[in-house]
Amino acid sequence: MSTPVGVQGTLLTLAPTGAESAKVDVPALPVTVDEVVATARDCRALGAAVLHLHVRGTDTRPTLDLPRVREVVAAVRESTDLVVQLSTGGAVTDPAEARLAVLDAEPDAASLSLGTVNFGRDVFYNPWDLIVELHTQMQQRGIVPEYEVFDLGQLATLSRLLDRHGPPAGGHVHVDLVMGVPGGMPGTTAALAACLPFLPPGATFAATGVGRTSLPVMLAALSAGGHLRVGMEDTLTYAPGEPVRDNAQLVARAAGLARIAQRPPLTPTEARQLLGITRVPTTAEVSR
Ligand code: KMH
Ligand code: ZN
Repeated sequence: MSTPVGVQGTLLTLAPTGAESAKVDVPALPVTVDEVVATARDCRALGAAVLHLHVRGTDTRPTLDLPRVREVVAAVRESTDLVVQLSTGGAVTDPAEARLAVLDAEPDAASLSLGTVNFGRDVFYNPWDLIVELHTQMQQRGIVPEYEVFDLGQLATLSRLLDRHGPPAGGHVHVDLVMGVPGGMPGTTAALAACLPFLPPGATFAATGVGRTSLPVMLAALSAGGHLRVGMEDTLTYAPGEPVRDNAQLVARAAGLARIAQRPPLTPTEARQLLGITRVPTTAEVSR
């Protein structure tokens, strides 16, 4: 694992919404354009550099409707300089074509899940052909992937992908270990440590622990030189019996731990350098 020269610190990715929770059950979940923008701004101020974005429709439900996705991306770019990373995972019910079409919204980056996994009682489908199609379309469009890994074997898939289809847009490989999904690898220090030897040479990694595995995974990732993803997509409980107040609470905790680890949060500019994102932010974005 290596970090490009000059980039020292912790990349904090905010995953504020996801596709799994309902607004009616979690009123603090940001779903409207205004709520997403406000969350993005608050969390940027606290140390987030990347926004992992699942879009909701005006009915608050997950949507891949392209005009709506473009609207939210534009609003975030208007108000922050965060790296915009669209989810191509969507919801477990989303068809492959709609997940691919998200790339038409021209994000800086996009997630790319590396294998099919049980997802609670559902199945999150990521067959090889879809993985290759996402990888090659992102190469052609200059969209930088974040490889989402739910289980150890998916790192073998990543090696095979890179061997057969070449490096990603930007040239740098960045992996997010999504741990503690019921059906995937557990959110433990042992599981995280087991993944590390299988990362491609030169790759960086982040980790996120779903639910109650959030804190142990965060501490394990920091101790191993990794980066962090936090947010209400993954975690709705701040402490046993204590619901998360908002995304800012989670980002503040992660930023504090990163500082204690003496690897403070990276700015979005530093994140772009780390990830190999070459799209130039607009004047509006830089002046935020
Ligand atoms: N919502 C999950 C089924 C991603 O964003 O790329 C998939 C997911 C992964 O969240
Ligand atoms: Zn996601």
